[in-house]
Amino acid sequence: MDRSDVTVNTSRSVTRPLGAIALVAGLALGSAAVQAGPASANDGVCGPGDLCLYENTLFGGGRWDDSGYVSDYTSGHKWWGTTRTVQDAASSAKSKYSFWTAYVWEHSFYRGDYVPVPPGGQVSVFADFGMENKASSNNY
Ligand SMILES: [Ca+2]
Ligand SMILES: [Ca+2]
Repeated sequence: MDRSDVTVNTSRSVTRPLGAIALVAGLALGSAAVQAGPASANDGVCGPGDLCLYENTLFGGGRWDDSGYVSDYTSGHKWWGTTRTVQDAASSAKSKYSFWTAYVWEHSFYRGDYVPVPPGGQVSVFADFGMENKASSNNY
């Protein structure tokens, strides 16, 4: 624990160049967290730190939330409280994450076209990015 505290303090005290290294470290941690407990991530509440997807434009229909990196929506991700898959069905999004832009990708493992969702922001019509009912993964 002391070692990780030192790492965080070091990266924060230096500006841009090491910021990229901190981002990579965060990506690795996020992936581990998703693998550890995906079942608890989607709780129907768009809470602090979450990326929240919606089945319809303007944040309507089914909703789904997750605070980590999700590499493939085909791996059991459903709209909260439903049996409908999130895969290729999202039409809008909000991000409650404070630090970096969230990216919602056309294909699994962060490939293809994408929708950028600004920190604390939202995208009400995925079709504006050519991404209506196409989303398959998300990261930061
Ligand atoms: Ca949709
Ligand atoms: Ca897709």
